[in-house]
Amino acid sequence: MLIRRPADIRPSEITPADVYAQRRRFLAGALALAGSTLLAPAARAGTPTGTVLAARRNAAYSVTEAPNSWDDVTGYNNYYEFGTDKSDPAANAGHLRVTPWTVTVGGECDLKGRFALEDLIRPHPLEERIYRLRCVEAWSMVVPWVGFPLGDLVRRLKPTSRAKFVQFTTLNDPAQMPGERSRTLDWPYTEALRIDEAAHPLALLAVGLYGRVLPNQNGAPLRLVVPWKYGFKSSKAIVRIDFTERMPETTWARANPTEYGFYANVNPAVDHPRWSQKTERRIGAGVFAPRQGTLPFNGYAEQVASLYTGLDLRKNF
Ligand SMILES: Nc1nc2c(c(=O)[nH]1)N[C@H]1C(S)=C(S)[C@@H](COP(=O)(O)O)O[C@H]1N2
Ligand SMILES: [Mo]
Repeated sequence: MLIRRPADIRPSEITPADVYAQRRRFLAGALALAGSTLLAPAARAGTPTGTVLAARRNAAYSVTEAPNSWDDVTGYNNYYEFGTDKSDPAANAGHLRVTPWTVTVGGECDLKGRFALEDLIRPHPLEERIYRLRCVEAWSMVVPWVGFPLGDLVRRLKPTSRAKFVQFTTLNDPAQMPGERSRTLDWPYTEALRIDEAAHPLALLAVGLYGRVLPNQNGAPLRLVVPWKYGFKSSKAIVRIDFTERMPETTWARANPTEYGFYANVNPAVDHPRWSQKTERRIGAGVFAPRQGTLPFNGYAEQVASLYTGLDLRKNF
């Protein structure tokens, strides 16, 4: 079981975000002493940078696995608006202007309008949650996010009784996002959740990681994190939130409907047409580390499986 209840957590396990850097420096030192060139990448783990955010660790919603290094989390990214290589977002997203930022809320809800990002965030206490991230490409990471539950915002926006889905739209600005000048995907990037999925307490809107404001390559200033689904559901740089009655089209399902579905729940029993989803490679684990088994719903089955009773997850992949 990956999620611990509060009773399982000793106070000594609750680590302030800033202690990560010290720990990594210690680890880097220990590895340098070991003198192994194979372990050398750990010595480049990096020190978190950016504005510090006040956030309490929510241990009940955090996995116990060690987070990936700052360099892994901020240097190995999928963000096609900035290029298709894993190193492109870190290289190209730095100039994206994330202030001021507005989010337009529309569709089947009472609180429609264009909101300054700060006004959307301010009422919500920020928390840190360490989540597993499983990419559809069969690699994974562990990331200490800072954010607040998507469900809390959904409730504030007062969806109407007709609202069945929530759609998220990423910024469409080819002048700032060089990847949008080529037709790798149908821009803007859009994703969506069923409204009960969006209301699940694990669905997070992230504004930071490693106790700092989100780096641009990770989706600043606002990105979704849906830990039981493949990574592509977790939209970055969100500028629109729309409530709909009908299931919205989503970018990857539209690009290739036989390979990517609307649900995209992590499922080791349903292979991608071109590769197995049974195992995954943990980024940063080293070349000799064994691949690890992929867990149903990315290890969050106990929490979320009940959302899908009666749904054939082989058909609804
Ligand atoms: N707008 C947008 N959001 C996106 C993507 C993208 O290309 N564009 N890639 C997705 C994929 S495939 C993954 S695995 C995660 C990666 O998040 P990370 O780079 O913060 O780890 O972002 C998701 N969100
Ligand atoms: Mo992904």
